[in-house]
Amino acid sequence: MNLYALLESGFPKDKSACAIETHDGLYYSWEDLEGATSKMANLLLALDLPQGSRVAVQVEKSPEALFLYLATLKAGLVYLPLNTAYQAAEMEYFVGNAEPAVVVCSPKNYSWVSQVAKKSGTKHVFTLGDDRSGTLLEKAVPHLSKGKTVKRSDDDLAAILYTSGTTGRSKGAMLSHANLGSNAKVLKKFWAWKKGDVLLHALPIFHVHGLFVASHGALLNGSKMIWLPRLDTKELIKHMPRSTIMMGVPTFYVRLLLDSSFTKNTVKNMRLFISGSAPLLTETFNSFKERTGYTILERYGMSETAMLTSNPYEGRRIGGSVGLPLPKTKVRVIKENGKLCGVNEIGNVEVKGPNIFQGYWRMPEKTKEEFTKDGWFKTGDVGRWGGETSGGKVPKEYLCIVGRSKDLIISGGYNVYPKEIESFIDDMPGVDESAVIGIPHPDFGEAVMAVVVAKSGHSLNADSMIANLKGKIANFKVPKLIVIVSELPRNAMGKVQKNILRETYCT
Ligand code: MLC
Ligand code: AMP
Repeated sequence: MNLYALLESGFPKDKSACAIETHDGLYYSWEDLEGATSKMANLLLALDLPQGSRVAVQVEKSPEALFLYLATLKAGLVYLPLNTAYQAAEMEYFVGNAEPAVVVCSPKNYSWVSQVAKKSGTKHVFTLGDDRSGTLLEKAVPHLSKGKTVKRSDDDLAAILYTSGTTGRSKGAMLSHANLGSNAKVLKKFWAWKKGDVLLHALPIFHVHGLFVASHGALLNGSKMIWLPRLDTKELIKHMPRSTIMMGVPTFYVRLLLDSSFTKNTVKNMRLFISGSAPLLTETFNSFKERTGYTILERYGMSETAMLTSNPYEGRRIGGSVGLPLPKTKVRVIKENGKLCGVNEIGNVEVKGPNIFQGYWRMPEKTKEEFTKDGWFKTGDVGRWGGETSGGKVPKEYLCIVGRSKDLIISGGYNVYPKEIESFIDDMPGVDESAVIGIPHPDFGEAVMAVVVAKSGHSLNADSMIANLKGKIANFKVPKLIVIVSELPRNAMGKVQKNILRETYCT
């Protein structure tokens, strides 16, 4: 079934009801949402693209950007969202690798993105601004505001999400209509979406969390969304009294707690706060409960799998645990020797289920490596069943994520792959070598830090290196701190000992 048809089955009968209310006071009815989606879908269909064609999108968040996603599904094409922070070199890689038939970018980026698109053979480049400007909407105007949803089977691709995966360069995780649809249905029930729910939506819509988990939930439930372009604590506090659900990365909760105007009164209408994408500190979990009386529900997932586990809606939510495997999803924790871990034993987390992706785009070998022979996906996360957190004893059916076997930093919910940053730093003049690690950060959970060695006879300046990197890579990947050292610690095999760097800089 086409995922759009599934989502549409949840839209309310009263099409004049509000589907999206924006921060600047605009109201979009369900009729507006359906009409704009159909117009854009009809525009895409008129391009007469072969099945499986990719629509790559790097635009600022707006209701129209969401309609473009829905239109791509409705037209049976494959949606490929890209972080707005990506710079030219990163875009060149994604567009070159995915070879999209259509690229949609912000009007302000048209000159360089259209060059990138042309280079990889993309024929159709449109623009879409966050103020209803751009050629996409202009070209969609003459098209009908009605139309059939293109039939798609369960295994057909709905979206490709680029992720650093467990190792190596960014890979496109291919998600089918059924992968996303099954997860949306499970979450609707598990989190007890209700009539009258209003979602406070302040996440970006180019990743699983904001695009799928949050938006799908509201759409499938026919619920209104209060649509904020980005996290702004004051705006959250302003709109929360009229909302019932909010989803955020841990930074959302850290920042809310820093604001003294965030009180019990702010949350009086809320029924559910959900956190995910990165570990929520038990300290934040406890302080939030103390301040508001609400227990944050933490869940765990990935681009390759959508949501895997969740603390319960009814029942005990435990700080420091990501909860129970979701219905239909199987989770196991495995020792290095392949045997199942017992309670409180640490091992690798592997998963199975209808939500698990179809593989990495054009990387069959890599895909094969990331699955076991009996079909379990290796998440690259390290966990245990039960045990103890600072919140107390954890029942044996609850999963705790205790670390990662993959060399990954998660900063404010965004993934950063150290090797990618090291290669940019190593290419800078005067740099001999570098090592990138994650260090604790009070706002982002983890932050990127680089330890750099200069070539002999050269001197390096950390500030100018940071300024230089800002023009080359997405800002969230730029190290918040660069330290220049005379040499990196190495083991007997000559491998850089990042554990020693972490011990040195993480205190
Ligand atoms: C912004 N900056 C970041 C950053 N976001 N640096 C590190 N990590 C981040 N996440 C940069 C800015 O460019 C700026 O740099 C400086 O840090 C301060 O920025 P800010 O104004 O404080 O940031 P803000 O715009 O408020 O954004 C912070 C944030 C945002 C946490 C709200 O990053 C965000 O929305 N994160 C959510 C990511 C997300 O949706 N992840 C889900 C992935 S899906 P300068 O140099 O200009 O000062 C997934 C699966 C799952 O993981 O389970 O959900
Ligand atoms: P991404 O590749 O961007 O989809 O990020 C997925 C990764 O985010 C997972 O493999 C985990 O490492 C991490 N993650 C997501 N949710 C949680 C959580 N609640 N606690 C700890 N880590 C999480």
